[in-house]
Amino acid sequence: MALDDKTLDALAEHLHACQREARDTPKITDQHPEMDFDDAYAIQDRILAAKLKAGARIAGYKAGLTSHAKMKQMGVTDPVFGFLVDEFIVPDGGEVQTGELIHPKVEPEIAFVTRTELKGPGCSVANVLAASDLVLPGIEVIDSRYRDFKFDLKSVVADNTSASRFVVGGRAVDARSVDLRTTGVVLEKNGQVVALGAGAAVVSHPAAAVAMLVNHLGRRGKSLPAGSLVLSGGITEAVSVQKGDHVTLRVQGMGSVSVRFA
Ligand code: OOG
Ligand code: MG
Repeated sequence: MALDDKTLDALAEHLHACQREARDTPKITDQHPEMDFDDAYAIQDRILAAKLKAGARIAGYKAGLTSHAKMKQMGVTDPVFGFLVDEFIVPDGGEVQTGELIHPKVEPEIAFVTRTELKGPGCSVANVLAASDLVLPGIEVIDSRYRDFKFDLKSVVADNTSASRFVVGGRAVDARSVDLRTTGVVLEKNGQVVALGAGAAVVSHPAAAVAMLVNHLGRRGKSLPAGSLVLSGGITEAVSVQKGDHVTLRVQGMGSVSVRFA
């Protein structure tokens, strides 16, 4: 750790306020170039603790920057991990209040629901599939608190990996009944196809992104509890949305999920 407790507290408070008030900020490593990854995850943990203290409930976990398309779009090289809380949930077909966000983008993802606890290190694709109940389509709405979505890996980790809203729905299927590598996804905005891809875009297999999350938690002395929802990461580049847009994700064999930006 390079930063002291007081600085970590202040940075967590700052990023949390930016999220709640929908205002952007320069990336925090501009002011704190010495910040390391332990600091970044410690800031993320403090934001979660503040939300839990205010009555929030954990709704799941996410892996991000798990596809080459996303890494290239954001100019970074490694995956990142974050948390989801109940205030981020949007029902299938529901509305996001666009005014509560800064500059939202949508991502097509495969969501996992686990049946048994998963622990790292050493967690593999096979372990994830054995422990998973269901997979289903998910649209993640990301909203970096950083000006113009410009950040480095440490800054985006501290900002809970841009998490802001998500919607899961469509038809959940047994995780072992499909080959998620060849599962096709089509993302539509206002009836037009804006991105498409297949599951293998995410670190060769979406379950591998979940395994990376579990191994990350293991390094920090934590596990992925049974019954967790996990967003495994955007399969394509993220697509900007505005008030009035309607977004639908169609996933092969799993129906569709949609969200409207009001
Ligand atoms: C970071 C979050 C990326 C994903 O699925 O790749 C992410 C960002 O691009 O702002 O959630
Ligand atoms: Mg995502």
